[in-house]
This record gives sequence, C-alpha cells and structure tokens, in this order.
Amino acid sequence: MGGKSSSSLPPQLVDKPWLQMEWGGRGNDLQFIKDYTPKADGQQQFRILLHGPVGAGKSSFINSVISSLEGRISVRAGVCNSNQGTYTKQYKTYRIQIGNQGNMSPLVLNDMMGLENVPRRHRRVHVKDVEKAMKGHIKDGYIFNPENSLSETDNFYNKTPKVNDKVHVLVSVIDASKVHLLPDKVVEKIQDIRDDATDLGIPHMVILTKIDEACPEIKKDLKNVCRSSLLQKRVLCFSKLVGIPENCIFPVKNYHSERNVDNDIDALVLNTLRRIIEIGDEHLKNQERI
Ligand SMILES: Nc1nc2c(ncn2[C@@H]2O[C@H](COP(=O)(O)OP(=O)(O)OP(=O)(O)O)[C@@H](O)[C@H]2O)c(=O)[nH]1
Ligand SMILES: [Mg+2]
Repeated sequence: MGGKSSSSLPPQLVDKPWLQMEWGGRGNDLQFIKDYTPKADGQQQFRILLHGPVGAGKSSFINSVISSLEGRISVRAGVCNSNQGTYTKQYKTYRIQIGNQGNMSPLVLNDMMGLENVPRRHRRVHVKDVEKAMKGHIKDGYIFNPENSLSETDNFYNKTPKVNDKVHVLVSVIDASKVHLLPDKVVEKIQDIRDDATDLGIPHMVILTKIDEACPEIKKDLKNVCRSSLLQKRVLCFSKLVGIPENCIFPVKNYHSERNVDNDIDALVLNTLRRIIEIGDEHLKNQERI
C-alpha cells in the first residue's frame, strides 16, 4: 500500500493515497446508519463495546458519534484532560436519538474504564471485566473496581443476559500518537481481550484516535489522513503488534475542542461507524447460517 513521497509534497505525505475515503459521502453513511435495523431473531439492539488504554479517546468517540449523528456538538460522555488515571469509572450505555420524533436508534455504545499500565493482577481484573461485558453480564451503571472483577453475587451482575445485552462488536480505541510507545504488557492485554472476543464469536476492530496529534499534516487538513505516511506506519505498527488486519483499523479524529460540527470530522466518524455496523452485521448473519 502507498506510494513514494514526491518532492513537491511535505515528507509526511505520499503521492498515492493508502486509504480510500469519500469526503462527500457523509450523507450516504448517515442514511445507512439511520436505516440500520438488526435482523437476528429477538434482536432490537446492536451493542458496540469500546475499550482501550486510559485517555485514548473512548468517551470522546462516543461524543463524536452522537455529534455527527445529531448534527451538533455533544458532551454526553464525560471527558477529562488530566493524566491522573482513568476518568471513566462506570459501565455506561449510550443510546442515540434519530431525528426529532424521539425515535431511538438500535445502535448502543458502551463506555468503560480504561486499561491502565498497572501490576499484572489488576490487568487480569480488567481483562475479566471486558469478557463479562462482552457476554452481557455487566449491568448499566456498574462502577468498576480496579482490584476485583465484578462478582457473580453483585447486584450489577446480570446472570441471564439476553441477546440485546450481549456485545456485537468489540472496538479497541488506541491513541495513534502513542501506538509505538504502548508498553508490552498493555499490548498483551489487548491481545488477550481480542482472543476472548474471538472465542465468544465477537468481531474485533480498532479505532486510532488523535490522528491530528500523530501527524502535523493531518492537523493542517484532515483530508491528508489518506496520504499520511506517518499514520500509515502507525496502522502497520499496531497491526503487527496485535495481529489484527490493517483493514480492521480505522483512523478517526474525535471532536475534542470544536464548538461546531465539521464535514470532514463527520465523514471519518460516520464512515467508521458504518464499517463497525457492516462488520458486526455480517458476522451476525454468518452465525445465523451456522
Ligand atoms: N487532539 C485530539 N484530542 C483528543 C482526541 N480524542 C480525544 N482527545 C482528548 O484526549 C483526552 C482523553 O479523552 P477521553 O475521551 O476522556 O479518553 P478516554 O479513553 O475516555 O479516557 P478514560 O476514560 O480516562 O480511560 C481528552 O482531553 C480529549 O479531549 C482526538 O481525536 N484528537
Ligand atoms: Mg472515558
């Protein structure tokens, strides 16, 4: 993938785009997302679970999705600027309204506590909690305990999860500007969680956030994401680290300081959300055939 950088281009950009993106395609993706309904028996919801290192932009991605779909900046999911451990401590479900009639989208996003670079025992707790969330055992509002995984006797433990409680796509959220700096132990945990998802038959994809911080040319113009060799390298790097195909890794710039929605940010966010739905839906259809 990719071409060599020509002399007229800044060194971080390559001639031939390595990523295909229709910048004017926002309307198509928006319509696809608004029209989506899960087809499986008894399924009214399509649940997307976001997990990943602390401060990677999980909650910001939820705000970005809501902002892009609703056409105005949303700050529903709490976001924090400080580096003092994970800000999100609760297992929280976000539902999205479609249009002004109060209709709710079947799409449901779940936010959770970030994966910290902590002693081994605590990381195990995190991996177990992600597994429980994927199986639908964690009820909305549960406050994570970094020292113990959710107990089966806890009031927030759902003993009999239904099809709507289970996760349909697992999304790892990773800071593109720090991919190459991820501690080995954090990479191992992401691999463990990916293995658990595979065992449970849940598709896994990755969002690389903060692409504006990862490449100065993207900061200048978001459309440069398709030709940024720096970002391409980060995608390849993460693909090799975790063993996930490059075409399951999606670059995104979240809304974080903007006061108004922006067509280019929307285009990337909506296109990524569409791919999440398509990958999850394809998987559900395949499972039905088995
Ligand atoms: N420049 C830039 N900043 C971002 C982007 N996404 C998130 N941020 C910032 O990164 C910081 C952390 O974002 P959060 O959304 O709180 O990250 P999180 O993964 O939910 O973090 P925890 O809940 O603490 O685990 C905030 O200051 C955001 O404004 C992005 O795409 N670009
Ligand atoms: Mg958060």
